[in-house]
Amino acid sequence: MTHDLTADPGRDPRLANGWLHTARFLTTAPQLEHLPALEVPEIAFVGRSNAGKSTAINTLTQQKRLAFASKTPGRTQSINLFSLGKQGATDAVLADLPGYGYAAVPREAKIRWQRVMANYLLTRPNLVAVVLLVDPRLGLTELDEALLEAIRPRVEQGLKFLLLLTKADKLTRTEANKALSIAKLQSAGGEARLFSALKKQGLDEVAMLLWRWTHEAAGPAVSDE
Ligand SMILES: Nc1nc2c(ncn2[C@@H]2O[C@H](COP(=O)(O)OP(=O)(O)O)[C@@H](O)[C@H]2O)c(=O)[nH]1
Ligand SMILES: [Mg+2]
Repeated sequence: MTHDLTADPGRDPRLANGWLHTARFLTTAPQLEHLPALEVPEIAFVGRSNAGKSTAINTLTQQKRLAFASKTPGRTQSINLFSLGKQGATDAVLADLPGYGYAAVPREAKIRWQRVMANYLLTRPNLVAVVLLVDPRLGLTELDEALLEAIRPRVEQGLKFLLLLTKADKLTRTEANKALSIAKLQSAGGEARLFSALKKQGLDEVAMLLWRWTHEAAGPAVSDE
């Protein structure tokens, strides 16, 4: 078998999808404080309950139940990490953070959770990118806004950010274009994309983006010269 030295998963969707397909469970932490320290680049998936986060992770990794897609929102409170890369050569991890904003969660718990999440997003050393999943029919909720506000300084310093508009199949073309324009303005200098697990829309683009973000010239965007 010959190897194409120009093969680049950052530009070739087939390779990028193959890379995501290697995803396997690494560990679960009951709280963010219990996450293991890791060297490899980490991408966090965040969003309110029912935004479509589990479905998006399962679709992107082409695995049926990697992230448990629940009909009962607000259930999963632990953080799950998934390894990417060939066995024995993990080159990135996905962090599936608990959905927030579920109505039945007591206010106290919500506030506590918000603090812990912000803390993770601001201090996790190997975090290179954040994917915020939003149902465009609802738009950014108060908690989404708070999260965006919290990470904005880190985005300005080079943290990659993607506002992913889920369930795009539920929108007409006009609605989708409008939602995307608004999302681009809201993305705090990051990216915005339409995504549909049902119609397999946006998968290739997101897969290549995630590869590039975890493999291209890492290091601080702000130099201290
Ligand atoms: N039509 C449609 N429904 C979706 C899509 N993605 C997720 N859903 C539905 O939205 C609900 C919440 O999805 P889930 O992945 O469990 O959301 P999570 O709470 O953010 O993990 C489920 O009923 C999914 O079937 C999509 O791309 N299109
Ligand atoms: Mg879920």
